[in-house]
Amino acid sequence: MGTENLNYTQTDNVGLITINRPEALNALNSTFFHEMNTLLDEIEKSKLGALVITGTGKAFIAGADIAEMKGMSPEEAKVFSNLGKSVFNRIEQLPFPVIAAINGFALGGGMECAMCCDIRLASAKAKFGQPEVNLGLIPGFAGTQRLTRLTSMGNALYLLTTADMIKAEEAYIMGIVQKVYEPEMLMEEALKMAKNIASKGPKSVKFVKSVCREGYNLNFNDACDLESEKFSELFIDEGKEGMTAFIEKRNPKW
Ligand code: CO8
Repeated sequence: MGTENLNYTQTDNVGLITINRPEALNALNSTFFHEMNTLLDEIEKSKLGALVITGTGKAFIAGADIAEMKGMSPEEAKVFSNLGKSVFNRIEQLPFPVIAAINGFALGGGMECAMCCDIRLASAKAKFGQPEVNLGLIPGFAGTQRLTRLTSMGNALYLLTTADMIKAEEAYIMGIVQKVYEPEMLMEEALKMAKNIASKGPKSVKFVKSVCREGYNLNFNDACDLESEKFSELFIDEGKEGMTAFIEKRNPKW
């Protein structure tokens, strides 16, 4: 499936979204967000086990579309900010893991997109940054909040106030990126990881994501209660099959 800004392919239960606007380094405009909303309507109905998001060309995403934003009134900027945030929240809330395969520049809104994914894998050539203050702006797609939670307050404020562009290796050290690969290996490794995740118990992967994400916003005891609730629910079917398969020395049938 393809639209103006997006390509979508699926192999078995692994989906791959490729952002495809290389002439503008995949900059995010309103059309992109509307297309992504439509694609997410389909993806939410599917039985995917994992999803990979990457970009075409030398950028993952070089930020929100500056040419489009330049003419916006404060009211229009708020609408655009809320549109982007709602799309990124939908990606974050998908009932299976989403891997960002960061092939190049991940700047501003591009880094915000990578941060709404569950796992970030980067090419050694990728560059990260929050350059909004160079433009007299701040992030508007929840970057201030996701970055402070993903790394430390110090690292977040360093990136947000200096607009420094950092290499993948540095993003790895800050805990923003989980793995760094040689550029030619990135997609192979990202799809391999997605396939591996998609081969696990679908309900347990869904629960582990939702308990981690929902529990993060609860106090410790409530989060542990949520974990126990979901843990016990797995004893109805999926966990029974997984444990029986182990004892019977066979592969589980999910
Ligand atoms: N928006 C629009 N067009 C872009 C963007 C962008 N973010 N980034 C690159 N482009 C375009 C360029 O204008 C250029 O177009 P053209 O060929 O027509 O001149 C084309 O892509 C190629 O770019 P360059 O020639 O600049 O490529 P270089 O390799 O020389 O440089 C860089 C690559 C360093 C990535 C450079 O393009 C750059 O600095 N881009 C802007 C990065 C940036 O500032 N991003 C943050 C944007 S602000 C943001 O994301 C805030 C999000 C929150 C929004 C809240 C809503 C209200």
